[in-house]
Amino acid sequence: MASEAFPKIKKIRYEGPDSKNPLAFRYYDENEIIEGKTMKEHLRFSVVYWHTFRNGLSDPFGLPTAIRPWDDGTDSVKNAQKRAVVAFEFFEKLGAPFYAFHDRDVAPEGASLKQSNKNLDAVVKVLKAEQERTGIKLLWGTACLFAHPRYMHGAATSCNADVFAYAAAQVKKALEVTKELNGEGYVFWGGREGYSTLLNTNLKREIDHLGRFLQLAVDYKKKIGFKGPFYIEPKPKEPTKHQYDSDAAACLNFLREYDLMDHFKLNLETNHATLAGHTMHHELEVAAAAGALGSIDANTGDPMLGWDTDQFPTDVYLTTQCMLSILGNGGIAPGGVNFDAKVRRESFEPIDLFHGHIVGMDAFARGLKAAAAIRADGRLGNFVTERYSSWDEGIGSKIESGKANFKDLEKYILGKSKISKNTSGRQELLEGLINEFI
Ligand code: XUL
Ligand code: CO
Repeated sequence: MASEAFPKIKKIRYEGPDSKNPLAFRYYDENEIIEGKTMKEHLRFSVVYWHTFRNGLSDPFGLPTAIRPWDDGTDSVKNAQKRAVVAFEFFEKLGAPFYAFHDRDVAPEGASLKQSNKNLDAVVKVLKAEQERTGIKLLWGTACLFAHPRYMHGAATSCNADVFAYAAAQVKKALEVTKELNGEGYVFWGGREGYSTLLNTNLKREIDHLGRFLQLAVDYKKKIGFKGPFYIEPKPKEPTKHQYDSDAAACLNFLREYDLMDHFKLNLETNHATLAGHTMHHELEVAAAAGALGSIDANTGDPMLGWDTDQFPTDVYLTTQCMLSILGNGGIAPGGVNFDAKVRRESFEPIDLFHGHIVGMDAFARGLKAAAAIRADGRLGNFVTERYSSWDEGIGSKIESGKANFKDLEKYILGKSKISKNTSGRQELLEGLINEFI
């Protein structure tokens, strides 16, 4: 057991909105009941290993800045094991019930796949012991199929069949490890599953290979008896120019085409939504409408920058929209609110890791409270119900139930001297209504 990495930090507690203590929650009270469940059950917060424990905060123009005194900077298994203990100290002090990782975040890649697997097993042993000690759970596992140079042309969509096979072997092991740690789910993010130029790309063949890869993963999941959902995480670009899983709608189409709808839900990330030219609210509603809202990677971009900055979500309008969709969906379990977010390069001290997560958790707690209050108030919900009331009876109900064809509709309209009046959409009024709760 390593000595404490955050010796000056005690367990972060709820102190209420008037607290001036930066190491306390103002809104996130894990035991507060909202719509019949505790905040902890609603939000299912998760910390990501990659940004929080493996990101040195370099950028394309500058070297790493992060000070992480517990990390000796080497790629040794011993350092990785020590880091795992530190990570659990962090999760515990923060009060996050879940975490998430890529295989290569937690353990170093070896000279061979065999060695990499051995390294992973050595760290998984520590993760398992720490999970048992703390009760903290794995929200989802995943494999890093984008960092190593072998994946330069993609993993499942590589032009090199050996690379496909290597990626399959890596996912096989990551699935076994996720099962071993009782992971609640497993994520596929197609980091390099796309292209840089169509001039060298057989798009149809690549997408077929991605479909095949995920079908093989489903087969293996069944074989080993892993029960959690698979998630696919849309992102339109970065690192490639175009990624095949570009947004929620593209993913749903892909899943349907390859007969994978029963096995996958979507893991939606705010900054990926905005890169795709959508709001997170839009992506959530698209997924929920298809019964495929699985989990969220909570973060935000910066409108002035426009790339994948992965900032902590602090905007209460954003979190309120997220929570309206999530509550409307009947919750997010077994998914969660996973902070795929990193502190800024200038926020380089260990304590900044706490500030980032505390502010994000409080922002989501406020969003949850606002969304629940909007739902209890009822005016927004009633407005939408009323707006579609022409579909509840008469011709609307006949169309919805398949009892009217084009000829019937022509007859209906010809028989009317004028059509029913349109009513105002009242966007401004509704935006004002939302403001009442924020
Ligand atoms: C990259 C990203 C990934 C996935 C997991 O933008 O979001 O970290 O969440 O591979
Ligand atoms: Co993500």
